[in-house]
Amino acid sequence: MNANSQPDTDMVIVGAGFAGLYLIQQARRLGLRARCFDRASDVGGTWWWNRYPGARCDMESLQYSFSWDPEIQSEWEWSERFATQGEILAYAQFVADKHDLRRNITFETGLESAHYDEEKKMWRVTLDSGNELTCRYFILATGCLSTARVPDFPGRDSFVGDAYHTSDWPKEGVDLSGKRVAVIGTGSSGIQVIPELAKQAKQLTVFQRTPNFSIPARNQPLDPNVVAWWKSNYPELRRKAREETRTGTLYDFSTKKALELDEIARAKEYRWRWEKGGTNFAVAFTDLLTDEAANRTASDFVKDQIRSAVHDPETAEALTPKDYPIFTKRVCLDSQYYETFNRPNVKLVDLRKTPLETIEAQGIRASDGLHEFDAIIFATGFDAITGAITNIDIRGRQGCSIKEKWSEGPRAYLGLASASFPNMFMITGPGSPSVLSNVIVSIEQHVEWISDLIVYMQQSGIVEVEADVTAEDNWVAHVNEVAASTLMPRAASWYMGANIPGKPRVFMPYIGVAAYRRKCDEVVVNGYTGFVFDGSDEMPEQTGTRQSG
Ligand code: NA7
Repeated sequence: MNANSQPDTDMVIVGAGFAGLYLIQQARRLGLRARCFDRASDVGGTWWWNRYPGARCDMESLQYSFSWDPEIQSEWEWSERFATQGEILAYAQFVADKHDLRRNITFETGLESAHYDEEKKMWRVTLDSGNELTCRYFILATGCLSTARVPDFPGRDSFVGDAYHTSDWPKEGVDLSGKRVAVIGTGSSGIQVIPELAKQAKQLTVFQRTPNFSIPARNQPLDPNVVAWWKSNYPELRRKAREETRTGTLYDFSTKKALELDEIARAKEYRWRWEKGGTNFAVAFTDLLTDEAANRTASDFVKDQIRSAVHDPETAEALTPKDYPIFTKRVCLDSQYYETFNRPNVKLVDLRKTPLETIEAQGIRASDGLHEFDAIIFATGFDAITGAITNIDIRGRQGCSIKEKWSEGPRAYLGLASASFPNMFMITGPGSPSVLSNVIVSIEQHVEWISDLIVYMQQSGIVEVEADVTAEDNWVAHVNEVAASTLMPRAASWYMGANIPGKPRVFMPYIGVAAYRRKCDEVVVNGYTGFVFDGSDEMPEQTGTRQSG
């Protein structure tokens, strides 16, 4: 072992979103020196970038927030049921101000590479400024939806008008009033931006490849009594969300299966949830994600709502999903999305019928001819979950590259660590609940779990920790088994990498926040099973064994 030379800093954190902020706070608590880098010019992560009109969280504000500081929890006031991008960004700034977190962050700086020096047992990080630094712990708090993707449409760069990706929206805003505007993509971002742009644009044309199921958000100002109730019950509500739910979020959970009710009672159940708005609809019955017949009752209900909301039957038909079960792609929450297609200035182009051929100087050519535009909005999504990690040239033991290691799909133990990459941790990495959870709940769990591990290592004189490859293989198989016991793999979704040509089709997130947390806790209680500790000649007898498991 040669761990005597000291690194420049103890911890390098990539990303100053919610994960990065909490990591800085925890590093300070542990007395570690931490340096965080972010390409943005301020904190907020995904909420710094996604500034398109209509951008909102689809989790309720009172739950999509940190629980680790009771003062923040009681001081911060959310104004709406579903917070806007602007309000969430202000919240991230409030947290950063309150804990003076910016002094650990270097903004407008990305990472080019991170290489592990096996001899010194430290990471050497190269920044896009050309500067280098070394650290003991390398932590990827890069976010799951942070690498925007614009498909390689033929002629993409020949368009002479303005072009924007929803996640790279100019800070100063964009005035599209009186313009002819195209939106390509009808995922969550498209479904949120379309109703807003329709209010400004002279003509809005939506290019849709796959219709999505969307549920009304029914956003509204928060009732002060509801806020007061949440605030006074936060400890127990947060505990329940973490320990007793599949997604880390509290809803009006049902205890019944869909087919236990007759048609009228079932429709009544769906109706009140639809009227209440939000993702409560998705938990109307316990078997909606596992039983095809049950699932069909929910999708039929939504299909009926689409048909009654959209006046033109051909447009309604095109907007109706047909080839995958509901809830197997991210369920969108909208504000007047379907109704927007009744406006005289809004048109839908169904790319299944009239495929997109090229982008040209004046607009978009589909098989029905050229559609001319002043601006094109790409709401075409992300290289989700893995993109921000594989975009960095990360090399572990013996020059092993993460990109190569993951060429057949991501491999990580508990979504936290990957074999051959010692002292490298991922927050909400592949194989953890990540995008199938209230991500702030998952972030807090990961940050705390990693902090505890570091404390354990320091107390035990351990320098290096690494996932064991067998434990990792078993975990990846388990993640896929769990997914396969549901209907989730039935959709060509970005959960499976299906939106990126050539990306392996592997189900990436783990389904089940509470089960996952129990598993992580068990690993600790049993002496960090599945992790290999090295770099210390002595292991404390009372805490564990120095082996993989
Ligand atoms: P999504 O959900 O990945 O949506 C991207 C949309 O772009 C989706 O409708 C895609 O259609 C469409 N798309 C992608 N590539 C193409 C091509 N080549 N041609 C036509 N249409 C295309 O990203 P979002 O930003 O909306 O949402 C991501 C998450 O962010 C969201 O779930 C929230 O968690 C926040 P497809 O379905 O692939 O046929």
